[in-house]
Amino acid sequence: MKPLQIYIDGSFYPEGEAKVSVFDHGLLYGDGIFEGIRIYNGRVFRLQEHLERLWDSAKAICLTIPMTLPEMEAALLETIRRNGLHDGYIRLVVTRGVGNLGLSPDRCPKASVIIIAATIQLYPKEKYEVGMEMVTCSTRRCSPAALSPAVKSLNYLNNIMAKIEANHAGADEGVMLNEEGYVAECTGDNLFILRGGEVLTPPISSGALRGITRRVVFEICAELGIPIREANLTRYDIYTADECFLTGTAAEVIAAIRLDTRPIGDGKPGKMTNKIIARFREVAGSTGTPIYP
Ligand code: PXG
Repeated sequence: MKPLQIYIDGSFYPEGEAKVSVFDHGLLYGDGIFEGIRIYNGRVFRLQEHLERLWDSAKAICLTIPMTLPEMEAALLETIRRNGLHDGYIRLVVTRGVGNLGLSPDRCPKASVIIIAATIQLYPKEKYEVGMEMVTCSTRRCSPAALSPAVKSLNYLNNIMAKIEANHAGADEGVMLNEEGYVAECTGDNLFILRGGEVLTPPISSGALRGITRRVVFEICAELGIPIREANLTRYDIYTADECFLTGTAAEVIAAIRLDTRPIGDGKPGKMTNKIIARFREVAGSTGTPIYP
């Protein structure tokens, strides 16, 4: 296989030579931000929304992205073209840049931009048919008073600690609660339940990321006439839900069928969930920014 061509600060490098400095504060302190973006069928899915979220993350952490949004869009499309991809996954990273061994970003004169366009390892196909097993993690989602979970930062240790718990329990995903005990989200996905014909998902203020796939689900429900709203959820609400599903750029829309060994509904992917998954695939496969116009 041909090596991937990686974009770093305006130049392209074969993957073996695509390297950053050991003095980059992204490495030293997790100081930076990122986006994970999908390519379906020669189009970038929800590109503007991802770029706007990146700019919001940057603003929240006082990081100046060293290019304009249209320049970033052009660099991203060029990276995909250089790698000849029609379906795949883009990791867009902006680090604080090279500084010294002190945490102050004042010593980092310029942020670094990295764009990796690659293919993605999906969950096994079977998971989309049988659904995901979840456990509740004892690691709580970061308090917004400490670091807003709305910032898609390079510091994912909070989520990784929870993911380790899920792995140790033999589960596919971990449910993260906020400090009050309400459901925030999963380690890398937003969570939805269906109850009495209505779709419910935790509000962003509960500690959830402003997920772009989450937003697509709101649009799909509006289109299909399925009532949907934000609500504070507890584990009890998931245990007693009719259906449950997760959303994320990597996971797409996927059913969750068990929490803490209790089956959700009848323990199989729900009817409404399958309807939303089918519509999501149609939307994802037919909309987006053309890469090869
Ligand atoms: N919550 C968290 C904490 C996330 O990291 C989502 C929700 C879903 O958001 P989007 O906008 O993608 O619908 C995410 C995003 C991975 C991986 O490697 C996970 C995400 C993105 C990219 C890669 O598991 N999750």
